[in-house]
Amino acid sequence: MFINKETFKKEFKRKLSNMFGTSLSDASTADLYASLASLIRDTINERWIQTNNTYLQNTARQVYYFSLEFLLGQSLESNLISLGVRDVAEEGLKELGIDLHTLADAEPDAGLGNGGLGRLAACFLDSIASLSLAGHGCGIRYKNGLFSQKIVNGYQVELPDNWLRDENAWEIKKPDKAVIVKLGGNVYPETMPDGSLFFHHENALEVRAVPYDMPIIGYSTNTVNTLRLWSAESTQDEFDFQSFSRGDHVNAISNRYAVEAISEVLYPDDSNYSNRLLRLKQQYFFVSAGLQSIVRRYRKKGNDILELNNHICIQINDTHPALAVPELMRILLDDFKLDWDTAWSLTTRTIAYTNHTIMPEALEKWPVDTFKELLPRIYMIVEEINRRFCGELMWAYPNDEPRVTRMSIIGDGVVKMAHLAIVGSFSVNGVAEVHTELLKTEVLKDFFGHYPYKFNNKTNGITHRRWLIKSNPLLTNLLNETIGQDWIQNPSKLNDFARYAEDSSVLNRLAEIKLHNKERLADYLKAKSGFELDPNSIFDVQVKRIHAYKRQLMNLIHILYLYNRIKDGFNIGAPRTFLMAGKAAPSYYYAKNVIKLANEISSLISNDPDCKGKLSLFFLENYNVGMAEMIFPASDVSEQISTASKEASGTSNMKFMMNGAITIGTNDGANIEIRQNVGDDNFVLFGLSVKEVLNYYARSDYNSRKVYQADQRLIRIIDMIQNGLGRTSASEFANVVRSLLDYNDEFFVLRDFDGYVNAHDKIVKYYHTPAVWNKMSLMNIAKSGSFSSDNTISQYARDIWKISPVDVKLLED
Ligand code: 26Q
Repeated sequence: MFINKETFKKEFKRKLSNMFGTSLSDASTADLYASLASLIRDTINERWIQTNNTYLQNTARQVYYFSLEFLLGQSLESNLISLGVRDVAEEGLKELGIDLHTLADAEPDAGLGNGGLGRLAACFLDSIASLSLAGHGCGIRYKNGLFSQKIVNGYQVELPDNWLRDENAWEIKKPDKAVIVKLGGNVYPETMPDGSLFFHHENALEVRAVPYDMPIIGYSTNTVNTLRLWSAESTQDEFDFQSFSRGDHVNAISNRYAVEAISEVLYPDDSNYSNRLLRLKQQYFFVSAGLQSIVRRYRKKGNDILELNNHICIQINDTHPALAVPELMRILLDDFKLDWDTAWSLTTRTIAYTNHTIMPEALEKWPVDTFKELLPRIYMIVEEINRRFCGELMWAYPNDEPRVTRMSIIGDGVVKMAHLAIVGSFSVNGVAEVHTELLKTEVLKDFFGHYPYKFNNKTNGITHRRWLIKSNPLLTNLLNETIGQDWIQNPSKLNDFARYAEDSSVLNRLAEIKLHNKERLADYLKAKSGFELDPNSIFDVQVKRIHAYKRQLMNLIHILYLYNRIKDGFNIGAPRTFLMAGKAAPSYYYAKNVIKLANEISSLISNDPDCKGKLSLFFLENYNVGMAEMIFPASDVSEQISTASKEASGTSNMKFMMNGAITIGTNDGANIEIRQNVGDDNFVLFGLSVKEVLNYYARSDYNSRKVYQADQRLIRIIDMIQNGLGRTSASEFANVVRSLLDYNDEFFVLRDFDGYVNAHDKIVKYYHTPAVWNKMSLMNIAKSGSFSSDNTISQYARDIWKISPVDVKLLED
């Protein structure tokens, strides 16, 4: 590997000429990007091989993180950082007249996830490798990631995200590691001479699952783990030549398309279950492929299948991979001929489940008929799991039949995936303290009563390498200068920064860095969308998927309130720039309506000279990981305003905090722990508590119309919305208005409005005293270390996976 600028430049030029036969002067950005990626791939590959060899010889337990989503974003710069060569490369390139960031931006943003859950999986892989733990990812290599969002006339329009159009510099296809996954067909048992049953699976569609491996590089360690993504291919040759010869040109290729459809596209639904057969196919496809390859490798190592749980642990990211339970049973029963009890004991000691939601509409329930037809053998196994489980329940609660019915895995014509996941795993965890408590006392109360020892909390985290070191280099430098570099390996050391809370020169530097980052964002948005942002205004930001419970609508109502204050001749205290971004699920009408509303308000304000220099709102198109990296360092205020009890954790709240933004937030999800960490003085709290929300639901005594009628501000604002803001048709936002007034405002937007206005007043007050504001900002940074995913992963490793670091030695060492 290059050790200094000079060797870097030499090796880089050699790569370029080897790969493309060009010199610097003729090379395109794409050529330069590919050369740099390939150059570091040489080092990565060496470490990757050594890591795999180490794991092969080592008997320590290996973890597999099964997830339908890995929202990776771009990899080039973060890989350079992990290898410790970013600065050398950046300076070397500069001397060659090349800007590293231009090259890094030639890489597509790998959007293989919807939002929080997918990005969490990516942060976790980064932390697992950086802590030298043996843990890998398993998912799907979607040809199209999450749709790309265009705003046309204020409406969201979805375009495909064909991120693999050009070569993916990080993946390696492993055709020799392909496995077959069977879908559909019929299954019938045959009694063998020894009395055992053999299950014939006939007429199944055989899909070839081909793995593509991506290296996951640990920071400052030799560990390079693997993210294995599966692609669906037809087992038939290029196309069905016989059909073709008969003149049936369509059928000749239709089988191929039907199979390839499985890994064609990521489903864009977030926190909302949609009953789509193809989604179930995706789930079984990657779970079966992943387990087959894990078991095959395990056997190759010469291990005894009866020891499986001592060597392998599978963490399932929500219920999406819950078919791992019956699929592992199938492999153990049918392929290894184990008896039921042995197979069940191994399965339930191998699988652990993380729950990410308490929203009832997000819980996966597959119709029995669909399930049975697509997965006949798996269905038989689920039925048997359920038969035994219900037997156990009847024995435990002989006088409580309703409880048995409630807890059953199969009921009302559907298979309940959360029940399957809980019964089939040894650990069930929530993702923030309050979320785990709600699981135990409300949503999964029956299960907690039955299996109290399975339940535990693992508060989410974010990788400080991407969300601070990569995205905020100036803050990184300031930290290094003040508290040294220990925090990089040990993020809890960020705490030392609190010592500078009264140091005016550090506080001033912090303010300068924020301003610089705001200018950087303003320049970017100016070039990209023509937006004019004033870096001297408060940047108040809400970026996340658009969802009723996240209450983007409340934010917009407040912006209209400020607009009205200006129109009435009042001073709104400080100039404000509101930024909002996020995608709506394509079939989620309400959320799309909120986007249109945001864009109409944005135009209303920008066309009003009275608002100039005082108030603006911009809806940023196509929010993704790359844009997020630019936004967090430039934010003053972090909007975390979900209805209490609804946001399982949230993770953008942590990214804002780590970059020194002040949270205006409800007591929900991880906001609660953020507030506990930074203290009341450094967090602006408002809104109903979880308890109050639950009480309203229990007593059914909330009346949104009453709140509305008692508040002139709301009457005026909702009237404006109802009239299309005088800009668009009067019925445009009828849906939004109905949700508030006719459907009794399910998420308490009107109820929390007054508290929200007051909270914003506080924000303005603090902002006016820079010494106060900068100190609050500093304390947020100082207390963010416990939200590093390194911390979270250490807890998973200690409490659930029971693994410790594995030292990887390089050959020349
Ligand atoms: C399920 C079935 C069919 C189609 C789609 C889905 C589906 C897809 C994605 C259901 C849910 C999701 C994503 C959920 C999600 O991102 N949840 C978020 O997880 C974060 C990480 O734990 C939390 O911080 C957030 O609070 C939670 O909303």
